[in-house]
Amino acid sequence: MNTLNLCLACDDNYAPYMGMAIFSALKNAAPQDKFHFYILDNKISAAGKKKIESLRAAYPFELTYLPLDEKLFAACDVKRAQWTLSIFGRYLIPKLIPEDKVLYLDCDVMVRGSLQDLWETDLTDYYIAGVPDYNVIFRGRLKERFGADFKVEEYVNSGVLLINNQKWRAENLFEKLLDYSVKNASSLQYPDQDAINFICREHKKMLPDYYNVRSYLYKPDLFLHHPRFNEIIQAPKKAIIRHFAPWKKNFFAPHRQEYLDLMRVSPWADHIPQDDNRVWGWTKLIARYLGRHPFCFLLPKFYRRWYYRGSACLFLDD
Ligand SMILES: [Mn+2]
Repeated sequence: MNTLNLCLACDDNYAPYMGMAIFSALKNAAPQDKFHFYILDNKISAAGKKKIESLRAAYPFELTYLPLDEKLFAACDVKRAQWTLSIFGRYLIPKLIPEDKVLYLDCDVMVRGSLQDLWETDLTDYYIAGVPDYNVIFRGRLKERFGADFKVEEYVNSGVLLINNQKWRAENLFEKLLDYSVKNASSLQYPDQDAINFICREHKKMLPDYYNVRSYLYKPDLFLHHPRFNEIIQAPKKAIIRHFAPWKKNFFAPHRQEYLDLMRVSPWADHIPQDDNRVWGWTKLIARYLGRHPFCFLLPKFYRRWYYRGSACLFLDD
């Protein structure tokens, strides 16, 4: 059985969530799965690393830290405060990690099954494999931004990426991505993700939606006219990788409770968010939603969501 090479990246603030992503992958793996985690390390503290290493007591895995030098990316502008320059770290993966293939995962994911089938995806002739990002596909003005030839349906989310390291190295993708990001720093909406999608545009393989289940997949109303409607609405049920921000306080999101239950038995139990469970806390949350969508009760999509997904998804707002 060959080893799954997983890569994650974070700074010290996100280290607990990265730890949770790793823990979920280990806990929900098939018995024969073997892992080597490569961590792009943006100044993770010794204490943070120690907690990650403590997982070894229950699961055998290999672990390599690769220090990330943000100065490399100083010329890539980052527009929004929630992004740091380390998002560009994924460009470097094939240079830093001496493997033929790597699976990159964001820290805000929970792995819910074996990644072996995903790992075995054949990448010959492809730079990457990923899952379509419907948010951007529907609203990203992709033809305007990337040209009429751009295959809009193949715009992938960069939170789960299977990377063909060999091909990236052979064709100097790092230099091409960096160059593109610097030249278009002011116009890119999603800095690294736009660059990856554009530079890899002729060599992207699409993965099934259940490998990157983001919250919009719980909104069936978005996909009513999509040719793959049936397949897309099944994806949340089969979610192998759920991609969300479950540690936010008072946050409606399917699978959040599952994440918190996992957190409770992890070395990061002290990071469980203290929800404001008073009726007032939840009332405020619903009031905020109604403020943003005042007529939601009048719209058929509200009831459609209920029909397909149940009440847990009614106020899903991310
Ligand atoms: Mn993410």
